[in-house]
Amino acid sequence: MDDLESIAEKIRTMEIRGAGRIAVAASAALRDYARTLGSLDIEEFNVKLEEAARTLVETRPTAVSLPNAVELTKRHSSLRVDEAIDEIVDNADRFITNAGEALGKIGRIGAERVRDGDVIMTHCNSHAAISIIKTAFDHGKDISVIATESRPRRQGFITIKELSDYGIPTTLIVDSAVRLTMKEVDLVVVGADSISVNGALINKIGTSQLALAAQEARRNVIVAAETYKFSPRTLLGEMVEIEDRDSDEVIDPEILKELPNLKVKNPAFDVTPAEYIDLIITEAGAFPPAMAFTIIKDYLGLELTL
Ligand code: RUB
Repeated sequence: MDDLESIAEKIRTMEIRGAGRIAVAASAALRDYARTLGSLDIEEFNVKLEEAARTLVETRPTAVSLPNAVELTKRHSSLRVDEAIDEIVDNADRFITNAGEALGKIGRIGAERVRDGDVIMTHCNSHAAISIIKTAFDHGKDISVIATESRPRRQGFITIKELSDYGIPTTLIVDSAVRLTMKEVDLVVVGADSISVNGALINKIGTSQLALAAQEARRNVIVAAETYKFSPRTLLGEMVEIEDRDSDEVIDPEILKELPNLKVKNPAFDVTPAEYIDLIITEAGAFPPAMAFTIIKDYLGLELTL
């Protein structure tokens, strides 16, 4: 459990972050943990597996990629531990391979929406969004990017480094400059932590601000999301929980101590309603948000709602 606990801690502290990377790390951690349980009987094995799954899922509440990855990995139908382990190893390897391939497909499908000369605004640090941007650039399109800082954790710095190292002209702005800057933008491309059955996007805090400003300026917003970022449980009426993180990320605790009447709120994600989203680019194609139910049914399976 030590290795699994150490991955769980890295997800909690955001050393491993971003919905896709969290999912892949959790799937691999569960696979490797299952492999250590070979000497147990099947009942003990299942109990340990469930405990480990819970530990991983409870690390961060918002990205549905995490429970989806854990659920798809831990499923097995065997009464023998060795066979159960084989199934889990296959599940994890399939999930991780598909996740890697999905990024490439999203890049290729999404790049078709980028025109030569486009200025793209992005937010936070999304592998899926970056895949679209890099692929458009690889296709020879003369693009540039405006990236938000993404306070408080400043994941925008990871994005600007990656894009600028890749040779893509990139401009960094503070989050509050989004509306002013939107007039220079042709297209907004962001990632997803979760997409609910009504097509709403849950992504890094501030995403809805980009979408609102884009709609006001009549710019298109596209979301880059693997199908495993869709939330089956929203079909049962469940809401996606918005993670509240520690005030330390926003303000020095020493300063906070001296201000007894101050409360700090640090929601890590927000919700962008479907009407602000033009298209969701998945590995299975480009869909309008209204098709979220179909994606959940056809690509994840309704049994994930159980
Ligand atoms: C990251 C974030 C990203 C999505 C998608 O938040 O909001 O936009 O997770 O990322 P945090 P990807 O830094 O709090 O994890 O496309 O890489 O899965």
